[in-house]
Amino acid sequence: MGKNLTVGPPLPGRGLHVTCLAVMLLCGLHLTVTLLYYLDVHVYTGLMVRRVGSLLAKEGLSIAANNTGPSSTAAPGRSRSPPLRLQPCPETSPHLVGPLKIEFSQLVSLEGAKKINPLVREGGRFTPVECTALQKVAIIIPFRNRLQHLNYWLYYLHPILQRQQLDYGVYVINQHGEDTFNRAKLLNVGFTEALKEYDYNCFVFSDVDLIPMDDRNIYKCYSQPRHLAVSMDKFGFRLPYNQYFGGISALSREQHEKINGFPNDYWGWGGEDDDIYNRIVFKGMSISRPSNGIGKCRMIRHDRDKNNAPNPQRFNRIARTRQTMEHDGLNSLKYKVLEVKKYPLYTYVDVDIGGPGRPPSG
Ligand code: UDH
Ligand code: MN
Repeated sequence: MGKNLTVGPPLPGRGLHVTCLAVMLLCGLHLTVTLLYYLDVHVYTGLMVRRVGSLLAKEGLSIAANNTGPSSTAAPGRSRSPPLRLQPCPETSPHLVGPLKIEFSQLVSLEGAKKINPLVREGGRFTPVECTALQKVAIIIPFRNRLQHLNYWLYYLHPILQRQQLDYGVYVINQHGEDTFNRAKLLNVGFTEALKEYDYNCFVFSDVDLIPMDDRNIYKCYSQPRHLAVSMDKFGFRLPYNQYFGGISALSREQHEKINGFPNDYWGWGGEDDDIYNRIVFKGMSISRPSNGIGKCRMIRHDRDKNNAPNPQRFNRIARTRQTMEHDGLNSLKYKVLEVKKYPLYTYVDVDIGGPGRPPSG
């Protein structure tokens, strides 16, 4: 036996056996190395992806923190691809930076505003990629002949609104023609037209010339109608009077419908905001506000526009809100849309709302 073992098979067969063994060993080695390499690469890549992700996230936040002026471009969420199922956004956005430097010494162009807001979609739409926004907000701006103010508004507000993690759209409602201006009716038109495009559940109504000085003043809706422009520079950074509800306000769809929207019959400057305040109180609601510090706003300085003289009827009308609100509002709104145009940073709605004593065309 021993002899047989040591002698083994004849030479050619023995050679084959050794070759086979060597090939099998090599294959095994190759497999092991491949497996080890595969595992290593994946673990390493996973770690790297996570590490780069968190670094970019940190970077994004620090850009935002250092850049709160006109050049503030930081928009969150760009560095991460959306996970399959998005979590709801947190109650407080992690991207907020607090007080902002707002100034109007340098002119801004629409191009400039566009450049710093690459994530805003056509028509002024934005949806966060990192989480599901808690509210769908339509921002409604009453407008006529204030292009430079609109440029500032777009330039400053888009980065802020993105940091607030809102699913939002911007609607500029232009009063066509030369009739006396009617802010509240334009706001009703904005409410109605925005709802034709998307299932918005919150509406922020903002003058075109008002910029918040702190991004913790959130452009969203609360359990009570919200007043956002609580301390404006032009009023010495405080409320001009307790019932003041002008400038910027936010109402949920339900709140807006509960008060039959805004009055359509205030032509010229003043009074419509007090009428809206009355409507809210008469329907048993109250006003919610941010603190004086967080609610600071700047208004771009301007002269009175033509065809927007103070409305001499405003005091009489405010005294009668309880009666008029039932038949003057969303349920009596008549207008004719002449054009809806999608610009990169806003949706423009040109509308004929008629004039004092003149019904809209059509
Ligand atoms: N608006 C226009 N075009 C107009 C009139 C008004 O776009 O022709 C809109 C715009 O969004 C504006 C808002 O309506 O921000 C409110 O009008 P406003 O800014 O004229 O109201 P405010 O109370 O000014 O700020 C009143 C006149 C101030 C004259 C001050 C002179 N020193
Ligand atoms: Mn103004």
